Amino acid sequence: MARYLVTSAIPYINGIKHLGNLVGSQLPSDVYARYLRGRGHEVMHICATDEHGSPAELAAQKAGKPVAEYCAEMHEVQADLARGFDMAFDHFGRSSSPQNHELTQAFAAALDANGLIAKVTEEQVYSVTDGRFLPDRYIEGTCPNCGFDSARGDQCDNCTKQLDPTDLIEPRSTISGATDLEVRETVHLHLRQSQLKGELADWIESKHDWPVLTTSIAKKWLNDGDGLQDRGITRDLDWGVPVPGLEGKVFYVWFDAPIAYIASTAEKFEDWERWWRTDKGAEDVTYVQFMGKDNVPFHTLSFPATILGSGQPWKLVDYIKSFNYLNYEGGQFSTSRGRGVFMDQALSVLPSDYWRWWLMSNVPETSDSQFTWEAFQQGVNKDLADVLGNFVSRVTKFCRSKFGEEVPDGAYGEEEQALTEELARRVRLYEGHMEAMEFRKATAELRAIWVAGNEYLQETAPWAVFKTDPARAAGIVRFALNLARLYAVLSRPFIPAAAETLRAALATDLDWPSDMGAALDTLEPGHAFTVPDNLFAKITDEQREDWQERFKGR
Ligand code: B3M
Ligand code: ZN
Repeated sequence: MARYLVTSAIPYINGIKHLGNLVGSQLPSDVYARYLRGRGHEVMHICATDEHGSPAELAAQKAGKPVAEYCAEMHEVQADLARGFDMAFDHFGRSSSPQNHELTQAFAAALDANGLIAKVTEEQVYSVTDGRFLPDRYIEGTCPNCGFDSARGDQCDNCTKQLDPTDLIEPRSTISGATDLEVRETVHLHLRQSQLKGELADWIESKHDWPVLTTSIAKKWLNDGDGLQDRGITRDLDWGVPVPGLEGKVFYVWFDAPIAYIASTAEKFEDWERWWRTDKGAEDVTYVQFMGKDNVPFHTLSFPATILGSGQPWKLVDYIKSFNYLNYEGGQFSTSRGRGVFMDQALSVLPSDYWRWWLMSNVPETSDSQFTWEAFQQGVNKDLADVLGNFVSRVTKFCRSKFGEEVPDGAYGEEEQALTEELARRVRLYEGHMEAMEFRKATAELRAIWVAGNEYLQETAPWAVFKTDPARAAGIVRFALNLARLYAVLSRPFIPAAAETLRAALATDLDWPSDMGAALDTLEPGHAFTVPDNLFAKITDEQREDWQERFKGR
């Protein structure tokens, strides 16, 4: 048994996330954390809402609410949706928590004590019309790197380049659209991350087992010299963690957001330091982060710079699993145009397991992938309804009709022996893929494990055998019921609700199989069970067309 700290990138507070966001952070982190728990490890699984910065202020303004109130409400909405998708977080915290205020200020103080903070008189864009400075998303313009015409003041959404508001070509205020902008001087804190370049480069270089997606992005920003420029870590905003000694300024949202991983743990757990401080027990913790590719520079460079620069024994990440983008029906998900399926809408049409399974079996792991309603219908109907659901339903119903609702008494023979050996092999492969966080391969192996059960039933045909040799049929059915239990155990990380339905119906535990023979002998003759409701319904063509229309956007 080992100890794992697992964090999901924390979703911005300014709106409900779409399926592409979900599959890039919260969902894979949940699948992985559940898998580790299933294997008996001690796991701390953390997420939160990312509440500071100009996006929060702007969204609150649009909603006509004070920003604190808006964030409190939206936090509840997002926490509810996380529960709706069966995210088993140990805590879903808030970056606006008092714990995060305190930790963020403490990190800044430690960095300052190590000579890594500079007070810089900066030129910032000031809007005369709005009577204020325009940080980050308060300003938009053309990206100097790629020419995208709606780049924001802090980052270009098109090419992911980190920007300063003064970099933008033809800038305009997003509050008023005003273009009468001028550059004025004001004092800000800069993190001298360039001082840490050598240390960061060595650290990234030592991570041979990281996904190529993660290291390629990290190295690109590191070697461009661009990602590691000394950067302003304060902003002219009201909402955020106040900067001691600089009236009217708060820390930049990307400075405090990753610290919220730590703070969220501290929000809920008194012994949080044993997960986060290597001098307080975290030296044997393995720390894994999940995120979309646009978040990689902040987790491979900025946040590690904060940690390393503090000179304090904080836990550094051990593995960063990052994801490409999920597209929607030949284009992009779009919040502004309401294009694609958002988390609340998804749950309004189908239960969470359907989404979890399809998304994870099509996760944008090695390249961008695409959600289409046709592929979704096909995946759900085939894998979940025809293969897994059908297997469970056939076995339990056949048993009930011939032997009653208890496991019949019958011996295992050669077929059972052969399948036990095949499954032992396959489950080792499945475990290997899960441990490597190769979720496409893991779902393919799990599907193959389900299929093997169906083929076994097809070949042994207990319904035919029963007529001539009921004792043999009893052995087949007992084995198949044990297979159903095994499927619940193995599938639980992906489809926890169905696994629980199955577990309850079979009145059993879901202990991970260490010895396949013993695992397939868990449900003994005479063990009572009930036939579960159909695990999965098929998606009809009519439903598919209806949803396609409904979510196509403006
Ligand atoms: N909130 C970006 C996002 O939602 C950002 C992640 C922060 S992780 C510390 O994609
Ligand atoms: Zn750009």
